Amino acid sequence: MVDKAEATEAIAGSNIGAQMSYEDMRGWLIEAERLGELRVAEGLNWETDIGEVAEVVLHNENAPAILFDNVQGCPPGFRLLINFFAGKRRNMTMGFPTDWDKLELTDGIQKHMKSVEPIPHKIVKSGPVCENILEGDKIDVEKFPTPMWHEQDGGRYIGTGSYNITRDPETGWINIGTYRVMIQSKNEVGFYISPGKHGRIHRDKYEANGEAMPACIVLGGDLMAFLMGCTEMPPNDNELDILGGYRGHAIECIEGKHTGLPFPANAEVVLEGFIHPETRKLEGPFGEWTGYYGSDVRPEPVMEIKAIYHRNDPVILGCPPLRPPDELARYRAVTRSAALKENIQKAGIPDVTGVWAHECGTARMLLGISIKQRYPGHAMQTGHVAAMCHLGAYAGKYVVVVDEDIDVSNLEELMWAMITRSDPASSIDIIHNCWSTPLDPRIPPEEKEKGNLTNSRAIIDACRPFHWKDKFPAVNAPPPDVVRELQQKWAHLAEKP
Ligand SMILES: Cc1cc2nc3c(=O)[nH]c(=O)nc-3n(C[C@H](O)[C@H](O)[C@H](O)COP(=O)(O)O)c2cc1C
Ligand SMILES: [Mn+2]
Repeated sequence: MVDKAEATEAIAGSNIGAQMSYEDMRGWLIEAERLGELRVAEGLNWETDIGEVAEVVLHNENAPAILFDNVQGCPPGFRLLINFFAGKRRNMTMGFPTDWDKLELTDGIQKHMKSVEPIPHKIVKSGPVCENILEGDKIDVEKFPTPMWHEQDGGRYIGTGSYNITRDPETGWINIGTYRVMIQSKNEVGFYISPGKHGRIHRDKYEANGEAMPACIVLGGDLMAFLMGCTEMPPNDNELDILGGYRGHAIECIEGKHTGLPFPANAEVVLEGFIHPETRKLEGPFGEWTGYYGSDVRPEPVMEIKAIYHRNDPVILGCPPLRPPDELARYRAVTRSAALKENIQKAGIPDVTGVWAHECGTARMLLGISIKQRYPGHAMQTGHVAAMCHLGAYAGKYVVVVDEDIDVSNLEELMWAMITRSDPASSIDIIHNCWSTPLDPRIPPEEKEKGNLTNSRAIIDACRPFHWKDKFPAVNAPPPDVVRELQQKWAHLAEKP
């Protein structure tokens, strides 16, 4: 770790990049403990206790990470971690100084990612994940600590802080993506992939050929690998290789015995198997990131598990979506805001000063962008690009574009700018027929049944109108740096006597 002033200076100048202090889940636990932010909870049940604790803890940014051990009915030492992304461990996880705020962290990540070139993963013969390999009758996914996360879930979701590894049957492209995983039986899991996601594109191709799709599911391991798995990266990129670039060295991978798919040698638990095109079982409902039981129970493909690889005393990562804002919204806001800013700038938009994918919309449904307006139409162009680029396209709703004096990460400030600088009749563009998801609670049931999973977007131009911006009434508050000075100067009068 570097000190803040030094790091800020270096980031402003060239690029210090991420300084990772851990390689895998075990190393991460040591770091979290060192920060005084890890608690162990023993002897709870998976039926209700763990879900209840998650509901209390995951909404609280100051709560510790919790490691559940000796979960009732599970082998001792088989553990489950929740709330990794909070406190000082938030920045530690991504390799940045622990005292940076979320905007500094997001900026650091965007700058670091600019310098990242994928480093191809490296195949090794063995590694910690091979300490136990279960096949045949020994396969029993139910012995891992898997809670009922929400009361009305249709089953136990073992895969929330997980990622799925698949291969494109035509090009060989290997992708990792986080898609929720439900236990169906001792040797079967179901997973749900929204149309358009990379794993879904792969699966659709196998299905069209009538072939079984090989897949591996990683449950716990390097926390940064999980964050890569749930961030939209360009198609044809292998997120494990981008992770290698992020970490500055190739990720060592084992080749699965049955599928030949690579998975990290330092993973905690890996399920390997095949998704057969003809087998479907009921999956869902699941309490989702929108804050609703989004898609109902439906027949979804099932993976037949051929092997389970796991370390001794494995640690699964749990990241259940709760009604936002929650932990999921916290890390999505950081990683997605960084990537969204990069997407918008790459599309050629000049003078983008701030981007925030808001926690209350789980970093999808409300995007705030600030710009220094340079020409007529600049604001709408920014809004449309934000709504339709890879990062913004899926499951969005509202994009608000504001001037550079607004801190877009501050919800009240963003809303103040929106309601005072936009005119409802003339400042809002609507885009129809956009990429959405069955999880969208506002798509009518009859449209979902017809398979119409599209929705609309509102682009709100809340900038001072370009052609008369100089006549816009002046703001009756000092600029932020002056406010900070005044706060110091008059601090003694602002406190209770
Ligand atoms: C905890 C969590 C659970 C997720 N579950 C799903 C899911 O069940 N299905 C899905 O399509 N996307 C899900 N996502 C979103 C995808 O992981 C995300 O869009 C990712 O970029 C997909 O990878 P891909 O772009 O390589 O397809 C989830 C994200 C998180 C953080
Ligand atoms: Mn991908």
